[in-house]
Amino acid sequence: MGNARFPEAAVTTPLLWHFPISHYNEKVRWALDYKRIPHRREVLAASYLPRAWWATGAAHLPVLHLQSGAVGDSTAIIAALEAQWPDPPLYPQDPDLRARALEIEDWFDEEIGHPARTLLVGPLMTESGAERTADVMMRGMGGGARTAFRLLHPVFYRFYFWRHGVHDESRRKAPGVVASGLDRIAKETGAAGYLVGDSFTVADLTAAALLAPIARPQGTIWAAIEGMPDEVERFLEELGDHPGIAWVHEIYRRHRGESAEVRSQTRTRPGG
Ligand SMILES: N[C@@H](CCC(=O)N[C@@H](CS)C(=O)NCC(=O)O)C(=O)O
Repeated sequence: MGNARFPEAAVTTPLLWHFPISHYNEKVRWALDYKRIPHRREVLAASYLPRAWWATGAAHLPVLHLQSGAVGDSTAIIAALEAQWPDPPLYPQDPDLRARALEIEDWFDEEIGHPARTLLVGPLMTESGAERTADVMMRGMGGGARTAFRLLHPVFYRFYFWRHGVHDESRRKAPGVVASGLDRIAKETGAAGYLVGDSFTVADLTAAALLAPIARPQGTIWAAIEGMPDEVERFLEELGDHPGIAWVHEIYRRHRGESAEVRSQTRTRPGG
């Protein structure tokens, strides 16, 4: 893995390929930051398709490059981090609690992450036009990526909808499914404020990261995104008082510390 700017770091420093706006990518950024693992980040635009596929056999981000090789899928990446950097832990020691934490991680990954994306990106891509869609989807990326996205929008959004199963039925169901994720949080949070046991685990990290585009916690990339299509803003407003939304904000406040990204000069903001 070469990087001309960090020749000596290239061998030992984990490298994350990511999309800034993506909540599955946020899940991994957060795990790296929480464990205080110095790492480099590279934002990928259209080249993610061949590069991620070549590195992992699946054309999705996030991808994390470790000395042992490239790992794709946020759950597998966190498992690899937990094995190599066990402290602070994201998996509970107790086997029953660990099994529960992993079940919750999987449930939010499979059941909630996709509808949360559908709920936001479906209306954005069909109603807001190419310029605005590029502005939101390409946040944190270069001007070139934004321009290319804008020009390709009429074709790209169909590809995106196909890739991510965004269609009439999934769009109709998405609000109810996302609300069920918030209901699960409200129901299963214990007295200490966590989903499993009395400390922060991968279950909390996953649920909060995948719902962050809905809850828009302060300091994150999603907090600055206002003026989504009316149906989205109406739904987010209706959810405003849901205890699950307050929980996401609180988990971010307690546990989303500073970035551990290694940069040449500047530091990234929390959640950034
Ligand atoms: N289960 C995967 C989901 C990753 C995922 O859906 N990544 C999206 C970004 S949110 C992606 O790479 N989309 C591009 C594509 O599929 O073409 C994980 O947990 O990492």
